[in-house]
Amino acid sequence: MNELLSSQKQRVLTLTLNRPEARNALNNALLEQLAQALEKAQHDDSVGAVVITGNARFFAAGADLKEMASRDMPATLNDPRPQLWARIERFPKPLLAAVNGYALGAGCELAMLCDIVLAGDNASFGLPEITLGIMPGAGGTQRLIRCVGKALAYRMVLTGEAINATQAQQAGLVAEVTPAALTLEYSQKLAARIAQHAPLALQAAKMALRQAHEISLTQGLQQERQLFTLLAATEDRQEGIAAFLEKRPAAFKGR
Ligand code: CO8
Repeated sequence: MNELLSSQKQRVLTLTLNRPEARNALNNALLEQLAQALEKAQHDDSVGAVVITGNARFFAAGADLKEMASRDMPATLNDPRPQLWARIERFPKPLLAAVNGYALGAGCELAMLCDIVLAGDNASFGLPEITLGIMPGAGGTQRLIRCVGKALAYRMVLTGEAINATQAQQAGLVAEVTPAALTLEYSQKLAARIAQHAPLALQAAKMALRQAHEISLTQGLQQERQLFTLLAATEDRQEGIAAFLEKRPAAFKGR
């Protein structure tokens, strides 16, 4: 069975995690497929944005515990997972997560790696690693605290307890909560609205936003200005402003 389903409608590529028998647990093979699909999408001009989703009951139940159980420390040291995550993280185009049901452990980490998370009202987000005698290892501690702040991050990581969709939205982890039956459709529509914008501007904006958590405000403002200036050399910038002034829709070309 194909563990990662792929479908494209107009400029939106949807990647569906499909290991229902393991609650979409993210084993290395599935992460490799995800990394490859995103690398392909990166170089495909017909893809403007990507939505990652699971199914109606679970986004992903974390790392594959059956795979992890057999790994001792040397094997964990040599685990290709960090590289797989880094490849996924490098994806430069807008990346959305449409989350229904459980997003636990690595599933929650995958959602948090995405630029925008939309959640069904049945979604829950948690980092239960502590209950397994381990801790988050794919960005969970770092991304969660930057996203939801100290109080909730410590609470979630040290108790392993999950939060629901409303709590996740109030905390800033989720952009919007939708009825569960509409999460994917709503995410795809949002992705389509994003994907109609100029590709280079989207990538520059994403790059600037991501750097906000890495560098100082002064450096961030400088880099923002550089990216803004670079966009002045694009045809799409001419087109976008001309279209506004001529009261017509812009026809962006990605140049
Ligand atoms: N890995 C492997 N198999 C899983 C996983 C998983 N994470 N989750 C569920 N499954 C399997 C079960 O073993 C079971 O398989 P089988 O039929 O062979 O017994 C099948 O899926 C169904 O499971 P349940 O009967 O438990 O299904 P429910 O629908 O009743 O419950 C839950 C769903 C709530 C999601 C439940 O399965 C659960 O709690 N799963 C574990 C969640 C968890 O602890 N996740 C954290 C994993 S650790 C992690 O992500 C750390 C990442 C750090 C990586 C660092 C790398 C460098």
